[in-house]
Amino acid sequence: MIVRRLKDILHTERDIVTDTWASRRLLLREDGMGFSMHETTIFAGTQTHIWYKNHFEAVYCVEGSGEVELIPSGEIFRIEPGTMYALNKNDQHWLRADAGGDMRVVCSFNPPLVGTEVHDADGVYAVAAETGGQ
Ligand code: 9YT
Repeated sequence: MIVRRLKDILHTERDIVTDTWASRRLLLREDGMGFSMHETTIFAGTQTHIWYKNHFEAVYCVEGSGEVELIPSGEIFRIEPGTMYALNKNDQHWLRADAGGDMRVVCSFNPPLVGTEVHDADGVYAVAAETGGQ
């Protein structure tokens, strides 16, 4: 069994901080679960362009609020605690947190992230090479 606590991840290589979000990787490919699980904080008042062409991502909001705007349709979905959204069509989108406070979400990726991916100019994570794990 794997037991991992957020406080043990902070300030390690599993703690990824960017200008608009910070992602703490609770589970990665090397953990062998077939998906990765992250606790992610979207910083208040920011927007991030995201297009996971190579991954499915499900996101569950536990704190704060914001919105997802689909590209190119412009359809907007409000996000608040208790809301889950799943990018089941590799949907390109803007992710925004309201200015009033950070938004905290738990997200899961299939295939799992290995942990070293960075968003490219399109907001995409490349697929990691098949070197062990699942
Ligand atoms: C919700 C979302 O997609 N945020 C961007 C970061 C990503 N979830 C990650 O790597 O944890």
